Amino acid sequence: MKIYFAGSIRGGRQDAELYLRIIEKLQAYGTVLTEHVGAKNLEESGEKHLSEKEIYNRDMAWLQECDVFVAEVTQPSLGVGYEIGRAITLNKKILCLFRLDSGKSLSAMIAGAETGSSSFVVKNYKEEDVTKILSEFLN
Ligand code: 6K6
Repeated sequence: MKIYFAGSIRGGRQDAELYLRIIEKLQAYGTVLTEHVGAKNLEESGEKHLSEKEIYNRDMAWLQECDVFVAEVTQPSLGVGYEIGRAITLNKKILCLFRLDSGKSLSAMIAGAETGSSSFVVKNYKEEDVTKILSEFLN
């Protein structure tokens, strides 16, 4: 299974360590195409040699290629919102994870996009619930 994981980069990196822990759990189900999203030193590391256009083209190719799309949406990010919209258009199976205890409010454009079917799921979660949520969504 090819998994596209989305999480904030320029929107703010305060949840990067959480992204990494979610990515590690996702790797039990298949290949995470975007594991760099959890990299602590992303600003200084590998992505630097790519132009904005190369990053965009590569990520859009991965989005088309993936079987499932999982986004951690607590930290608002233009890029993640854009990817969710594109994933919907591509008819991908989508899981959005939002931490209620963050004190933030999820955009109505994500919360309200939930279809009630298994193809677009928004979960208010605590980290201790991630294993169960992923198992229900991916099995
Ligand atoms: C290095 C330093 C800053 O940015 C980089 C490299 N940039 C990116 N590399 C890979 N994927 C990216 C990059 N910028 C955005 N994305 C994609 O958009 C990822 O798949 C994330 O899910 C999402 C983050 O968007 P922003 O708007 O928070 O950056």
